[in-house]
Amino acid sequence: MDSLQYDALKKLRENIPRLTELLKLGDDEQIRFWTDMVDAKLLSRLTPDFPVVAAICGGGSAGKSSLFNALAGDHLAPTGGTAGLNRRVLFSIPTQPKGPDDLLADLARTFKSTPDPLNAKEELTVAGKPLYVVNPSSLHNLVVMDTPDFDTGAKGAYANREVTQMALEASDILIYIFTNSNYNNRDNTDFISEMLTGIGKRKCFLVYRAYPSFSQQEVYDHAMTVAKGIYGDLADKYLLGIYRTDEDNNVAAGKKFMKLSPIDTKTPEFVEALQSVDAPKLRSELYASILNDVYKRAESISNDAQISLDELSLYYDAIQTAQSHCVHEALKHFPMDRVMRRFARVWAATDPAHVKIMRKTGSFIELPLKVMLGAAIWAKGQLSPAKPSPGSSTEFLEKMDEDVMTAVTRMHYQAVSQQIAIDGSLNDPVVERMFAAIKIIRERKRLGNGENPLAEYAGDSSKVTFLVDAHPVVESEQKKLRAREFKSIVQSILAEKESISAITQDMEDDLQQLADRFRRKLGLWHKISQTFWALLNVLPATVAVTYVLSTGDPIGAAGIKVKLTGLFGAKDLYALFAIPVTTGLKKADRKQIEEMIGPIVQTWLNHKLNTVQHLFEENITGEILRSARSNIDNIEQLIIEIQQSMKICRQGVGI
Ligand SMILES: Nc1nc2c(ncn2[C@@H]2O[C@H](COP(=O)(O)OP(=O)(O)O)[C@@H](O)[C@H]2O)c(=O)[nH]1
Ligand SMILES: [Mg+2]
Repeated sequence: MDSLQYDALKKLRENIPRLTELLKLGDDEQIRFWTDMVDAKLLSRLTPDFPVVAAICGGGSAGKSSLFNALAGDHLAPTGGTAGLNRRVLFSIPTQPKGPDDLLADLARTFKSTPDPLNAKEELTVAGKPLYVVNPSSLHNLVVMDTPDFDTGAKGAYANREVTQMALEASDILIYIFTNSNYNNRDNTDFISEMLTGIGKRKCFLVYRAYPSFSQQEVYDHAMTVAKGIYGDLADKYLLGIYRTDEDNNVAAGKKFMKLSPIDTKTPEFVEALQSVDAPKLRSELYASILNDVYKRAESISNDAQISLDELSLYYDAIQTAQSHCVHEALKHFPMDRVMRRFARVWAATDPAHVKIMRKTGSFIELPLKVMLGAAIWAKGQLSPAKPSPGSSTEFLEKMDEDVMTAVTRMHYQAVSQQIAIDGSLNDPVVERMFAAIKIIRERKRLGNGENPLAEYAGDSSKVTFLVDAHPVVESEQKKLRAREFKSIVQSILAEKESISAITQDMEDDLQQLADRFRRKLGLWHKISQTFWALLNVLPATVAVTYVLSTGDPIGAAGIKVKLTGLFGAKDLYALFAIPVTTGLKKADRKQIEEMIGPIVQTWLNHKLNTVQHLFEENITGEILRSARSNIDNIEQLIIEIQQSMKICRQGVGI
């Protein structure tokens, strides 16, 4: 593992928990397991300059502590013939620790407690957390561990089994020491073998405390018995070297340190061999399977995250669609009076001078309109020229109040609910889009048609109602919204209703532009232009105009239906103008009137949809939308980063 891969792994370690946290994936235990594995087993150990860690293990009174002292060049660990004398692990570390995050913490991760300095030898004879001594002298960048006897106690209930496992887990290599009395003790080698199978096979030096009379062959044969006991047929692969240390009473007396010698001429001196251990290579072999496992889990977590992100995006789409529907519902009624009259004024103001003069004489408009609308309607129009009728205005405001209330109630319900219900028709592009998203999620989750938790079809073949689950990411914002009093939400929206009904300067500017556009097209529309002008003046006073959300209802042959399309991706709207078809308007004229009225209504709608949407977002949906949006952005970015890290990491282990 080079530093590029190490950094990629480190970044992966940061990003995976962030991802699951952002998405509230919920599987905390699985994530903790993953991060623990990366922290304890990989990150610290794979730092390029991390020392080689060797654990001295062996049965009771094999000479572990004596060997430890010999390597340290100091009588640090208590030695003696009493089985089970040492109860704790003792680390010899090469440098004084600099702080709590130092080497020590990383070394002792498997022990789940940072070692304390050893003050007196006797401390080792009582069970407890590991201890350490600093031994800068002899061995370069090497950590040695003295461990308790693992075979003390009754078979099957060894006292130090757990601590031995932790020590082995904390080590890169094993130094196994044995004597003539226990070299063929299967219980001991089985125990080590089992441990290593569980935590990953460490390579090992064998040290045989032998009688001086033993030949090299005998030493070798006994050692191979041990090696086969631990590694079976793989002994050669895992054996780093065999050394003998001959029984010496001076060692027992503490007058000399144990001395190790290689059993053949090819094998280097023990210290030399120890120092030449290629730690990075060893570790990449040792951790290959863990790395593999870690990457596999990371991949599965990031796959889950991708599905969850798709669900979040679907929810975001759904709540925006629901809002669009509600916003349209809030604007079911169109204030014909105000808007048409205002447009008529705008139009008149831009009349060329000669038309203005003609218009004053009245001759310009009378004829075509009378023909078109019939005398009765025409007369009614003349009675109240260009004056807003107070009745229709109040009626509009009342209707608007009602519409807004209904829409607010619905929007609020959708926003706080566990699921959003979307009504639509199958050929609606918005529905199509969401269905495509649902399909992808279903495939990723490998769900059959019957077990889709996201959407439900209802109704007949063309109309559908389907449900989209709220995503856990927005839960906290939903909670806040639920905590707010509904009455106060309604009140603060109704307090702004003036802004819904008013014709603002912005809208007036747009109407102005519309009038200019009409004029530029007048050549084309010449025939209709006069009729249109007449209509502008007469319509407000003569007919009530509302528009309805199209549900495919037959609006009837009673009037002109103007289709308004493409608003916020919602269903089409139809403005219905109650101009009786019976007035004998020619089909072509109707079409042109539709084409002129449409944009005026649309101008009003565009502004008001914006206004209402703004009010809804300010008072109901804003935080939910914002939270969904920003999370989607962050999560997308994180997933990209994770995939990049994974690619680099995988190159490192060749998978
Ligand atoms: N005669 C002799 N005794 C030794 C030698 N090495 C260790 N011992 C003794 O064997 C006993 C157990 O040694 P120790 O290092 O404490 O073993 P541990 O239990 O594996 O740590 C002690 O009494 C040591 O003095 C040696 O080379 N020769
Ligand atoms: Mg000991």
